[in-house]
Amino acid sequence: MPVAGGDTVGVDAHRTARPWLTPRGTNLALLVVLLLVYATGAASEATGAPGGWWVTSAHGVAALAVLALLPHKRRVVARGLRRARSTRWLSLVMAALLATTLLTGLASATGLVTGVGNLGILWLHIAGALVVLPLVHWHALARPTRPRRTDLSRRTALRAGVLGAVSVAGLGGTEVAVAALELPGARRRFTGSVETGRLVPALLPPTSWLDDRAPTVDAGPWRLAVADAAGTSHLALGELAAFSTTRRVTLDCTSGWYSEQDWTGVPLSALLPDRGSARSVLVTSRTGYSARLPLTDLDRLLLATAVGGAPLSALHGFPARLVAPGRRGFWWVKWVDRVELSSAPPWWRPPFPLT
Ligand SMILES: Nc1nc2c(c(=O)[nH]1)N[C@H]1C(S)=C(S)[C@@H](COP(=O)(O)O)O[C@H]1N2
Ligand SMILES: [Mo]
Repeated sequence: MPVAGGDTVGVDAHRTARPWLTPRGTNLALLVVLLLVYATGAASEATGAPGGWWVTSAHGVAALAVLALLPHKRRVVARGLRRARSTRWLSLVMAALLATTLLTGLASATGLVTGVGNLGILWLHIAGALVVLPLVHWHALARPTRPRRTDLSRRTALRAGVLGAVSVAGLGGTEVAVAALELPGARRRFTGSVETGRLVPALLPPTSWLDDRAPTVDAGPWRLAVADAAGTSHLALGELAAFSTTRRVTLDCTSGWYSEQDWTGVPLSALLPDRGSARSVLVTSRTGYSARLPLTDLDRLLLATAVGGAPLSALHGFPARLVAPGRRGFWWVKWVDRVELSSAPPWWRPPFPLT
């Protein structure tokens, strides 16, 4: 009895001395949480319909989980730095970039910083995340932490649960604080975007996905190629006006702004009445930029020729641009010169435009 009792005390003392997360546990948890941060971050950029609000929230929760793990990681880092590896500086660059990405994300969520120079805060956040990604990849391979079968234990599930709960509470707390302090972040849309130039087309920021430049289009010879199951036709700008209708729709750019405008143009469903067995609609710009949308979107899509009652300007897509309600800005193809029904499935496209 006394011997057994002594043993128990010994084991207990050993247990309490053990940190809540071992260095290995910290590294694995960070890896998983970073994967979640990247996945939800990319998904937040893709989502545009109100039903997708939870994606952006999940991104916030994952980001706070990273934050919660940092004190644990600090101990691991301190140990690693003592080892004076030649690639130490690379890890430090990575840490600095990750910190910048975390801070710009936080700045965007609170609305406390809207940008640096003429670079929007969300743009900086995304740029940081993309630049640091290869470094994170390198770091994970160069300092591998291999998962073990025993990692899949009830104990791990419990810890993951605690980390998740703490992060959800952290996000809730942050949002309550942002609202209570009336920080600018409280006025953001569910995508994280900030409003600009409501119903004032002149304040709409001309934006490209990557490097597209406004082509000069002569309206006279311009024709829109329209291809459906019945064949291809070519319409002049004047012919489009015949079907004209006006809708108030929000353009929400992934670089962090949104703007509601009155768009006037032709419903795509009027241009493409003969659907046949089509599965998607492909909208192509004179520049080569394009978007493939599911056929279920067709009834909502508008090929706009005017905004706020005036013809589109060259920078905003003259003579015609797509208006895609519930979809992020990169779907809103400018300088459209071709719309066609296609038998290809709607998912037959890169997740984001490549040009
Ligand atoms: N042809 C073409 N259309 C495009 C783009 C582009 O790079 N090329 N950028 C898209 C993006 S990312 C956005 S946010 C909107 C911006 O529209 P705006 O310039 O009228 O504000 O156009 C979209 N349409
Ligand atoms: Mo955009």
